[in-house]
Amino acid sequence: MSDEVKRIKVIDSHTAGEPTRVVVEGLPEFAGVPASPADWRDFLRAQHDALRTAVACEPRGHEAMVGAYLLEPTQPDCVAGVVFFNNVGYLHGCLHGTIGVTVTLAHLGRLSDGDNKIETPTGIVTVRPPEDGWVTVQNVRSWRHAAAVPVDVPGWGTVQGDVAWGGNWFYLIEAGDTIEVNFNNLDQLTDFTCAVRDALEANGITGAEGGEIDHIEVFGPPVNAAADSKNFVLCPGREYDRSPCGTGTSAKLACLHAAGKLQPGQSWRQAGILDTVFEGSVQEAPEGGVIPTVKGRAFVTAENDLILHSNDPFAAGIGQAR
Ligand code: PYC
Repeated sequence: MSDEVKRIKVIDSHTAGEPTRVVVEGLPEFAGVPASPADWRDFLRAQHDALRTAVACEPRGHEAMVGAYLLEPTQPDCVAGVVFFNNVGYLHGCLHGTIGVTVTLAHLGRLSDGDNKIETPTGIVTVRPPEDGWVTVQNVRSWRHAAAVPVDVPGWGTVQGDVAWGGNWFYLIEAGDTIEVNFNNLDQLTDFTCAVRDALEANGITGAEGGEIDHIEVFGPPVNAAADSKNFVLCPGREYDRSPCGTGTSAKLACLHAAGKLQPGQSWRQAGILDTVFEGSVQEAPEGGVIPTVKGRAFVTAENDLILHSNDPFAAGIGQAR
């Protein structure tokens, strides 16, 4: 059987420990351009999902990998469009990924001084060129949807959390005595947050308009003296965010603001499970909720060609349809 070879050009980076793999060349043709990031996401999901699994899953990727398809923008004031994905599907938004995309665009010489806008399926985010790897992102509007929502979690008892949008739907829990937010406790944190996510689904608890809550965030006291709080964030699938999670930090900022605990312009330093920190602040949004700004640090780690042989049984990744 003849073997066809496809090359996908990627640039890898990590943001506060969490990987981002930006696909810069090798996307299929989209008939009927210009297409928005949401159109691209729907098209790729329906017709080219094997590209996502080839890029994000083993043997070329791994369970923590977050991918980003780099697109031509449709808005004249944007420098790029982007669609984020991981090993199990597509993400609405992703701020560690936006920071990764920003250092990648800087690496490619595709950013101008000052503000640069990037189109995403959730709206336009604004970034500034990296300074020593530090990137500031102004996110989409974020808000607390519901406060102190109880849910009965089998094996764990009743848990209370806020439901908030920060570019993804989050359920945010103060750990208290329930669980220790510590890197040595990853298995238990994963089991707990997966059980919470299942319980939310079983009880029909969602974000606005039935939005699935696919990220669970648990907060404990910081170890890093420069931080206000430390989190563990379960992402879609069973993998956790190595960074403090930018959309999760945005959701946290929205909840703090709604609770009267964070004033516009005041800073909040969110540590993640590796004790790396995102610094955030908010402006009030005219429609309600807040516009968060999140700052984090990223480094480019590799420039690669992924090679897909049509004869390779794992061309679309391990565990995927062959
Ligand atoms: O930083 O927003 C984020 C994020 C979402 C999923 C993984 N990271």
